[in-house]
Amino acid sequence: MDLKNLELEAIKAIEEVNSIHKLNEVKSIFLGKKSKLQEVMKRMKDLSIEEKKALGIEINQYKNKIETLINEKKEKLDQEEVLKKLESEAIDVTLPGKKFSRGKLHPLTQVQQEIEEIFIGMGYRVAEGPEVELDLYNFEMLNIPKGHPAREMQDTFYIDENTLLRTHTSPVQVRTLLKAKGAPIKIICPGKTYRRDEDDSTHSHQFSQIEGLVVDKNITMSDLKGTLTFLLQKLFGEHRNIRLRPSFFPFVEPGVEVDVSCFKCDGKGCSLCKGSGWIEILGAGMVHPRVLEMSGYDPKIYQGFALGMGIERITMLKYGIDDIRDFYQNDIRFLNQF
Ligand code: 2NM
Repeated sequence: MDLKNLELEAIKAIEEVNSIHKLNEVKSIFLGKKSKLQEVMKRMKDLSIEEKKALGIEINQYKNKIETLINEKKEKLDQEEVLKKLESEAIDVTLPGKKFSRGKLHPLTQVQQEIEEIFIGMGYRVAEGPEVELDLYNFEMLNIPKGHPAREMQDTFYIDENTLLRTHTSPVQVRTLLKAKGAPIKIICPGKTYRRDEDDSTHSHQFSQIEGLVVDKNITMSDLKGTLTFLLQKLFGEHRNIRLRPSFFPFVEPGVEVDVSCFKCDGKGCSLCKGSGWIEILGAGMVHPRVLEMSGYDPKIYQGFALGMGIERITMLKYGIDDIRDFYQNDIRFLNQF
């Protein structure tokens, strides 16, 4: 075959090719070890020296030309590839972003932390303790001996005769008093508590409490009143009034129920306060001398006040929630509102 025709054929083949893979095939057909060029070179041996020289030059020109064309084509195909890739991988930065939602604290945790912050601001420390308690700390040391009628209102779940799920966080206060060995203390105890109740819109067998306890010399009822006023004004608004009504808890004497003036009608009387202008919010009192004595404090020298509140009740009042069970069902439509 004539070298000029081979060259035309090669040029045409290179032009028509449209992939790197095909281009490599073309290269091997026109330049490779088994290419058509080899057939031309075989003829060398039958030529004179002059002719060999001339053919040699022609072959080199052919090779250079075809190699150059192949390299140029390769570059062109590479560029096209990159452009295609850029086009297919292009990111439209004007499209709206993917939304991802941020979690938040459970409403009960929010209110618990809010109450904790108020007390921490007054110099209290936060104390915690076990939910599985000894009868000793949950009842006996709080002046509720076996057979006391108060045990019936605080029936709970028993592990064995001496071990139970705590009915309030007061046992943490007893533990803290015992550890303090007669030194003054100022603590709050938040946490889960249990009662053997039928669940309904206002009762739950598991609920949460925060109790506060101050024991020191010269602690009086007016310290308790001042603390309650500050707490309830922080929680429900600075114009709130408080009202104490006598009540009974075995571990305090005197004991009181604490009302706050209605934050919906400002005390005028409405559906929330049932026309009274007051809302019952927590229990409190002066720590019973026997409770102090049992934990190693001389009630003639030390006095104390204590208070206890249900976090669910406060949260329900603050946010107008009418069913306690909503807190425990993890329905995102409920939780997202807080
Ligand atoms: C309440 C109401 C009144 C209370 C008493 C004690 C302790 F440990 F000092 F005796 N802790 N909490 C208390 C007093 C709790 O909750 C309604």
